Amino acid sequence: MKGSTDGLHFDTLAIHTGQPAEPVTGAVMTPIFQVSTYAQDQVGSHRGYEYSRTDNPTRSALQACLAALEGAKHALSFASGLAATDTLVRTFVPHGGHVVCGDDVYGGTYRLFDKVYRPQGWSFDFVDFRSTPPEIAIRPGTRLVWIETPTNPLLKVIDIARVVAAAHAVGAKVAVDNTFATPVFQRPLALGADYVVHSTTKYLNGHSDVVGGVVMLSDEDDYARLKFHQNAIGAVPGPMDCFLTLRGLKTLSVRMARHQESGNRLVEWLLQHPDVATVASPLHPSHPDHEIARRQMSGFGGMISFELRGGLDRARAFVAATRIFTLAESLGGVESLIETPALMTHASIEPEKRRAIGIADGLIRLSVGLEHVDDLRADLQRAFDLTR
Ligand code: P1T
Repeated sequence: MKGSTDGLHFDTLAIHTGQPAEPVTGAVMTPIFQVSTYAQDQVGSHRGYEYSRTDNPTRSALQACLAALEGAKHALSFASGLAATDTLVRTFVPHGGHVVCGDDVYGGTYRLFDKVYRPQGWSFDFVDFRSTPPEIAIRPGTRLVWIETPTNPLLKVIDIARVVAAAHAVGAKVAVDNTFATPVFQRPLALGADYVVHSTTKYLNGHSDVVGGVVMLSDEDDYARLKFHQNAIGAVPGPMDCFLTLRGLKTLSVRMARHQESGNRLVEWLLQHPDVATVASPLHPSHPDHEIARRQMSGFGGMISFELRGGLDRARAFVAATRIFTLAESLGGVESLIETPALMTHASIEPEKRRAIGIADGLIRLSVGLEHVDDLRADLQRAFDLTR
């Protein structure tokens, strides 16, 4: 499109922001600038690009589009969600600093915090905000509060505005991992959060063909510091991955609506299934965080966690018995995935700790894709039958 994208709706921004027609050829889609370096006219005089770790046109287009969708002034892309997390924490938490983190986060995030940073001197409290209010957990000296909401895999919902108030009262910053909700359903920056993080590997790209991450933020000083570290540390995505993510973003809201519609239908069905002990879905009135979810989210998406009757052995057999749901880690793609957190995505958490958090051995996590919901339901029923 021509001209400014100011004031346009989300769906329009997703297709056009940062992507004017390419000036030389008129190409409608931003090209893959598969290049590492750029000719300089004189020493130090270039056309905005000098080296692709620092900046690349395909990455610039992606960053502009991501920032617009999250309502941020800036976005910085990384080679993975964990690379985004790592650069953010190293930039904003000085060595030895105290971090409060939700107790239910992606297993890889927990591993980075507990097994990499903690031995190097940073200090962490992993907190269940349902039982320990943020005003108690966050203390003078806390530098960063890290929350995922909804959480992975238990789908707990944390009150972002309340965490922000408690954190800002002691001068701490708040980072929200918005991977599960996406900006289609939740806007942490509008609720006062300082940073939003995504594994773009998931819904934002949406086609299970890229690993990537992003940090979005609006404070200019913080942006300058993070951009300096993005270049200095260098965990940046390649142009092809940026292109694919940019393409995936164009259909984000259409995909999220369908993920959610099918997800809700499967939740209703699982809730009354005799082989299911519990179902976690915050948009259902029976969920303990339903009220917070209604307040801060406009929808939910297609993640479901449920506890199968029969424990770990049945869970192991169940996830191998589906045909359409593929047994795999990750989530947010067009194809449905199934996994058992205790043995897969959250296996890096010690078993006692895992059970204390509430990740039961029989917990099954579904990423509901875009296949026909009747086929998905029949596939799950088949797995119930085969493992009875
Ligand atoms: O895999 P990577 O792009 O590095 O993103 C890490 C990450 C960060 N935040 C959340 C909420 C995540 O779910 C993940 C990755 N999660 C999986 C691979 C998974 O199957 O849950």
